[in-house]
Amino acid sequence: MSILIRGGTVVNADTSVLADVYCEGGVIQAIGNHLSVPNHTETIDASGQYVMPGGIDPHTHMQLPFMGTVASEDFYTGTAAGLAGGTTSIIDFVIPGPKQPLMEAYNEWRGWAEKAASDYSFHVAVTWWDKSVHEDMGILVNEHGVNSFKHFMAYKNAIMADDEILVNSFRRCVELGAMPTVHAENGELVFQLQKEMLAKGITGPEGHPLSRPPAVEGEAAHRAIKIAEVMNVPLYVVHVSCKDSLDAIVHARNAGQRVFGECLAGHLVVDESVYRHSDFTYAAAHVMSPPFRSKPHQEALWQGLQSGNLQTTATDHCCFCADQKAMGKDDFSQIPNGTAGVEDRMTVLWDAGVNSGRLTMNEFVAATSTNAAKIFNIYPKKGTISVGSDADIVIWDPTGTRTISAKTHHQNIDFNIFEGRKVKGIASHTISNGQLVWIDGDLRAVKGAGRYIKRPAFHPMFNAMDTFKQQHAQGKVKRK
Ligand code: URQ
Ligand code: ZN
Ligand code: ZN
Repeated sequence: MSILIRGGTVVNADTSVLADVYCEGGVIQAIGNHLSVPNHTETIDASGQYVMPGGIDPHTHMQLPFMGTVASEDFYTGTAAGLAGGTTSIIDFVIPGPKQPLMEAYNEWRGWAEKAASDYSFHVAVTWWDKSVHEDMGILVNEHGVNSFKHFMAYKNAIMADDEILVNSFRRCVELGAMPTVHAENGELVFQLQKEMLAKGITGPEGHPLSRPPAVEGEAAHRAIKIAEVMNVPLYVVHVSCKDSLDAIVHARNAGQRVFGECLAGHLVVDESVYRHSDFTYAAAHVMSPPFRSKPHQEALWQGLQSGNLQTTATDHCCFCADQKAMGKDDFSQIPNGTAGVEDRMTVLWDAGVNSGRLTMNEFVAATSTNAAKIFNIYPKKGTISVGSDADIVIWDPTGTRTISAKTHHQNIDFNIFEGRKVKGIASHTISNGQLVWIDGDLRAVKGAGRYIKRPAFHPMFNAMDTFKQQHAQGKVKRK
């Protein structure tokens, strides 16, 4: 299929230019004006609209087995919903159970993801440690294009990584040229605070944020950053939700440490009052970790994005319907943690970020696509409208409006944390791997059309830094 996008403004992270875009064979072939194209080419009139790199959501959990149930969104419905909102790639997570071989879990998830409608990749979680984990990490990097490993510092007695696991795994990441990432909450504090809340008779969803105050996140973020500093490895902190963890990142970045931060669309606009709603189903639908925070923390996250101290936006799309959330009816710590967002991330960030003047549209592109591509080493294949890049494109109508609702969304969940939000700025067309899959509300996602995307290791940067530090320590580096 060949497509000519005519009359739009091409918006990348660094430039905006009025130009046509020609795609053929799933690749962007030409960008310019008065392009000559084959007769059978499908033409899209993008006048008055922006032609941007398809969104990359670096944090989703399609059909995740978790807390005694399985997330209701699968790899097909979830990626299809993403396409409806302009997201054309996801990075999901392989999460081995305790003592489960990493390669076994990886192969399991690869099977589940074959039905994906858009391109996908995987972070792999390190939830335990022995020499087989060390070996499997090497196989995953060198043979399967995994260049990032996740560590849940929360979820004690389940998938929590203690310091021993963090240190061993971070060291292995340096050897392999892989990026360690963390869910930064102190799992022991959460565990103890949950018990305290329950002992006081606080069993409803209001107990969730009370058991995970910002300091619990700030401590873990600081600890992970310090371990990364000592191990001389970069670090990516997922779903930064509050000032406490953001401050730890800012301090490290100001000292020149290579630390990256991600924030979720939900944490930018939803606040913790939702947990005090009288209706259990409503409040429980918002139970995710870290929890939604008060407005000052939201403002801090926006400042983090504006200052460049937070580089990416994601959703942590992990869906549980009302009947699943009811598993914690009498004990909030049993409510499956997770909320949706893959369909709404970009429009929420545009409406609250660009329309408000907080972000330029170039910064919007950086935060929704380009930075994730760069950090996880798939740029410029993804994350840019450039000749030779994948034809993953969203045509953005800045005047288009819609009201977000579970009644109309494509996500396989009976709740939407952005319910009722009227937004201006929507995806009018989405092109995935050169195919038109979303056209003014008509979703043409194809089950299985998605491809597994390999992400190469980062060797040169890590090793050069390591060598420099060793030589410096041995006095071999001559001062000029
Ligand atoms: O912690 C995560 O990122 C997964 C288990 C999704 N759930 C959540 O509450 N964030
Ligand atoms: Zn998490
Ligand atoms: Zn997550």
